[in-house]
Amino acid sequence: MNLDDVVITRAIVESFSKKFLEYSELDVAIAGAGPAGLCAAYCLARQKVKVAVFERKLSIGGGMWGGGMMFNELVVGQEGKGILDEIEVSYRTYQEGYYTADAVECISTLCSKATKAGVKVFNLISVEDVMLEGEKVCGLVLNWSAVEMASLHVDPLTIRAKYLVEATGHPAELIKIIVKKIGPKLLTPTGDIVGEKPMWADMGEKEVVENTKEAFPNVYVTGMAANAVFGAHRMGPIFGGMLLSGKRAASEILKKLKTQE
Ligand code: 48H
Repeated sequence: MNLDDVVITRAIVESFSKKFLEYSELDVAIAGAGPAGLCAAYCLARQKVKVAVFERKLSIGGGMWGGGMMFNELVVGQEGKGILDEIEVSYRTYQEGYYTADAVECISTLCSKATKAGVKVFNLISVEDVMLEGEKVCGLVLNWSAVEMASLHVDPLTIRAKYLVEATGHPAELIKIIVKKIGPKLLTPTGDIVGEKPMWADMGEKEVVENTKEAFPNVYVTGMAANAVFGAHRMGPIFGGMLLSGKRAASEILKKLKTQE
């Protein structure tokens, strides 16, 4: 059979459009496909929650690919080891309490598990604003990252979700947008973004899980964004906390979704 180039084009555009439209009304929309966002998405999807992740870059995985200073091995601590078992990523014991995993295996496995569980990842799409209905933040305003990068004057599109997850890492972009557009009305002690503190792996790893919570009504923070928003330490190239934070974000949202049933 001869291949028709235009049929290939139609197949791509029609199936992408169908997928995007299907996911334009969601239970949970996640901004950022780093380890925290992906892990949150996976934990939600395996409980049959309708979830999509919007990622600015071509590749997903955020800061995980580079391990520490481009040595593509990850370290996880005692608690992080449990989640590697859960997502079936292999690791080696470096010494008691310190385990190493291959960054590529970790991201590709997480991505495969998440997509097979039903997560839709939309890469090359940036979150540029939030949608408001009355006082309620209820969606993400999206544009092609290429439009953003070229500073083109092109209006965005919008998707609706019951819950939003801020998983954009250190810059906490989604929460910054909320503060800029709505004011410093966060559920933090100051109402504003408190700001990330210097490196302290032991504290940062613990704090990132504690700080994974609602930061604005219906908006949950996870990963490095959680420590930036609530004012806690960075932890350097140790990734257990990111995965555990994603898992915690999912369980907090699941509790809320259950109360609405
Ligand atoms: C769409 C966006 C937008 C936007 C950003 O940086 P990440 O890997 O974030 P986490 O929190 O999952 O993991 C943090 C970890 O990688 C890290 O940096 C650590 C542990 N640092 C410790 C230290 O001490 O330095 O992923 C965030 C993702 C990226 O892929 C961005 O491209 C994406 O979010 N993103 N996507 N719209 N507006 N902003």
